[in-house]
Amino acid sequence: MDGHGAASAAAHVDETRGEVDDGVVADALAGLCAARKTLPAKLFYDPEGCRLFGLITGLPEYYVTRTERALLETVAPEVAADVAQGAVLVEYGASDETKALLLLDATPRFSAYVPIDVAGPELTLLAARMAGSHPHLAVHPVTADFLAPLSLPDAVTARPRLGFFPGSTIGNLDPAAARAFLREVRETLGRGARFLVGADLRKDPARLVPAYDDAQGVTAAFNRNVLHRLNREAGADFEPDAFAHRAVWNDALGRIEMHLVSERAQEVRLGGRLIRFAAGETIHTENSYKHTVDGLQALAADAGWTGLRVWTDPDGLFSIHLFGESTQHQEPAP
Ligand code: AVJ
Repeated sequence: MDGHGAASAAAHVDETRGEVDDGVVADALAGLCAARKTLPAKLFYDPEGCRLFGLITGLPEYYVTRTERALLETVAPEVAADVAQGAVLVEYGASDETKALLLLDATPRFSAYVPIDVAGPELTLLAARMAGSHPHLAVHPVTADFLAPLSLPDAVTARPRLGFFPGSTIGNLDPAAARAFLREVRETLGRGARFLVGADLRKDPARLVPAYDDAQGVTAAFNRNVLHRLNREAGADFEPDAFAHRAVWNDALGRIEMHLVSERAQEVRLGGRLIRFAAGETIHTENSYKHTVDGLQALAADAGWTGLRVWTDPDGLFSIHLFGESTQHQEPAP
């Protein structure tokens, strides 16, 4: 789910541990050997992490998913009304088709759906479900890290294109990375494309923090799962219960940060290295930036997009932005 970052194909077989992904180990080691320890957020989404994220989306404190879903029910028919005959829907980070279906089922004019995600097996299942339920729609799954440059399948490049990036996944990117991503998408989708982006909004930290630190401890388990994952896949010897879950609002940077706080001085082995933790030292595991409507519009404008429309829910919690590509054709000088 929401997988992004390098999908490393490199793997070696370890006699005692089975399949070990060298990319996972390398990414984790680089972050844990830095002066301020970090782990990449993409590490969250192994099968157990995807299961826990699914539970998060149903938590009373986590308003994000249900608010976006309700808003999309209004937005989808309005966006679909302007979709050109034969258009292609290109979804960035398509863990499943449920949000895309709100658009696809709102008009018969879509001819194709291109779900992009790092999770190949999930995409194969998605394509099989779509073949059964939507036999007239061409589905072209692309297994790729959507943050890296990618090219669209040849079959769809000549058709009108609508990009779709729901879920507020854009919040995981710092502003420079978000700008670079938005520019990359504009180049991939090309002239005349449109791009529909869902983004959680800045709000009272008293509402934000519990969404990332719920009473049932599901988000804490989701956070600690990265340590269990490194134990499972990389032969590390973390004691996950010796790390506390912490979610903090960083007002200066406009983001929720998730950390794992070492509850005591301890040492951990990973990939032949010894990593030392002081008591209270943290591993920074995720950023979730919360933009204002104008802030996200400015980022997109910097990336060359034109803001066409913005929708927000009645409580002002979440936003959906429709951007357009409107490169002027440069006439050669006379
Ligand atoms: C999937 C990145 C949108 O930032 O709200 C949920 C991930 N982390 N709870 C978010 C997440 C902790 C989520 N995104």
